[in-house]
Amino acid sequence: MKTRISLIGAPTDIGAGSRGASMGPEALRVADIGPMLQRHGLDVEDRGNIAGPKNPWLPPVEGYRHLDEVVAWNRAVHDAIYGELQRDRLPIMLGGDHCLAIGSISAVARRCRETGRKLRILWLDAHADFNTSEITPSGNIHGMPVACLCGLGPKALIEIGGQTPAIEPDCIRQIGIRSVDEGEKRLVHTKNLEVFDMRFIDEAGMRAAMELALDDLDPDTHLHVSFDVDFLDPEIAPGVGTTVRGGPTYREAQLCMEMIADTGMLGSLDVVELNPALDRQNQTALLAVDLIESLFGKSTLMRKPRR
Ligand code: Z70
Ligand code: MN
Ligand code: MN
Ligand code: MN
Repeated sequence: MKTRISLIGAPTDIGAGSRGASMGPEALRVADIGPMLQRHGLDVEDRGNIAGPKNPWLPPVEGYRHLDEVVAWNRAVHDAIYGELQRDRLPIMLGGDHCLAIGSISAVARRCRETGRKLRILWLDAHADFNTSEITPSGNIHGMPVACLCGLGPKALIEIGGQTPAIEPDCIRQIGIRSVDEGEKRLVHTKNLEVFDMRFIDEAGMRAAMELALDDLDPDTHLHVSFDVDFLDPEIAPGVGTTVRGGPTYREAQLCMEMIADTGMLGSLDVVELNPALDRQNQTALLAVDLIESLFGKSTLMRKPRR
């Protein structure tokens, strides 16, 4: 059956440390994300943008910046993504900052529980996003979504998907990580998160990292990709709020996307942290769209899945 895709914009920077990710959805549309997918024969509907509270740009309170607003945005994202999954569509959330993955992934996890499918999450990011209010250096909730999804976070955020925790740490594979705070590092080890950091990718290569990240997938697995654009090396992707040098190259990122495409199991996608205010001529949005094209199966030649 033809893959049916729904684009959902979530134009906010409510969880971020710099302003501008709110312009991400429009930059991805300007970079032709919808028409690109249509050219590959996919059925694409652009659902437009979700609405939510404005960014008051205030300092953190008890370890959280803008908690009430983050909750409101994530409830709206959860409902929109859940609705698309119920209609058997593949949702692509156009962020927005990465705090919104709390809403999208809690919706995906809820749907997987209801349909009896397994869930594997690929978290492509420079950051582990595993902070809590006690250990965060910034109070920015885009540094906390993985912890919240695993049940470590404020009640209103960990309950969004109807079950707490929304997910178990063992369904996550993190790829490209190269900036983790001190307390966050300890928590990553305590919870036994599986991390393919840049050191691993340097030594073993992207191919080995992805083979392991996609290892022993049950045939009935929903694969969710949470793509923080700061995963990419800032030399090729300057348009993000927090650049961290030493990320995957263009070729490494392409291989990563192609190996995910080869599984044929992609079920949902977040594209987050794109910040057009910091970009040059929309190059980072264009690059993200180029990589998403590979994620949806564009390849140079016809090839059989290698797995
Ligand atoms: C840091 C924090 C972060 C993105 C920055 C940074 C988190 N660990 N995430 N940019 N995308 O403040 O928690
Ligand atoms: Mn992130
Ligand atoms: Mn990041
Ligand atoms: Mn982050």
